[in-house]
Amino acid sequence: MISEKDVEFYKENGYLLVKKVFNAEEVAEMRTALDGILQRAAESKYDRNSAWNNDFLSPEEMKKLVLKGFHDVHYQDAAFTRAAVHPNMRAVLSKLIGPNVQLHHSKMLVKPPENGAAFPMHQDQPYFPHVSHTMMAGSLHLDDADEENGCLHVIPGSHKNGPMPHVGSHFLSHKEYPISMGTPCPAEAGDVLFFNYLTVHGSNVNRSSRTRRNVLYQFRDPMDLPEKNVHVNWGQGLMICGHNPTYVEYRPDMARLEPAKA
Ligand SMILES: O=C(O)CCC(=O)C(=O)O
Repeated sequence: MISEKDVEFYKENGYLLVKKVFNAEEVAEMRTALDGILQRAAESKYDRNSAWNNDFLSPEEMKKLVLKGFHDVHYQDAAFTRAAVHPNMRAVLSKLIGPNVQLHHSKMLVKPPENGAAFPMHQDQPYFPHVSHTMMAGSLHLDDADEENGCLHVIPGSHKNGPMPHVGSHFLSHKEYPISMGTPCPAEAGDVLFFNYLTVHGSNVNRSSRTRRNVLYQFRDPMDLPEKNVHVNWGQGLMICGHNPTYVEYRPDMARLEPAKA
């Protein structure tokens, strides 16, 4: 699925867009699954707007923005378990992280038309710091994404800075790191953008008339242990490729998982 040149590109730039990881039928199945999650959330007490708060837009504009973001999608619909272990995903992950690859967590990020919320530039590392920084996102596109509907932007090579000081709730200063500083990564439905958790990234507001639906997985080498027992999720540690040499010594403290609140 990817060449040695692609692996070199990832090492140098901290990201890699892989085209056509999923075919149209698989994308259609995941869209249906995702719509089901949204529908069930809307009918439950757990529905919410997950738009990130930040001061880069006026409070009035912020209030209008919506992001439907829910974690643990592979615990909500088997389509997302199949996607995580899809042969094409495994072919890429075993080259970028491999030979052993473990799932850390999954989530969905739906930016509705006209008012889909932005993600100011940030690294993911502060949320779940690990020792060797093998952690990488695979952001699976369920819609064509471009600058109009809020595609991802990355700063090539920024992973080489190591962990950077973040302000407040884990953003970089938008004055120093505006979203426009990043390289836009337009993608088609079925493509996956892989990026290291140290790669500075973000995405703009969806101002178009089209939805932007992405499912984002985080993967790591199982030997790369967390610095803190934080961001523990259901299904954490599921093996995607190879084997787990740390199974006996290390398991996340699942007791930290909070039961769903009624
Ligand atoms: O999907 C996006 O636009 C950005 C997601 C993101 O930056 C994140 O979840 O850390």
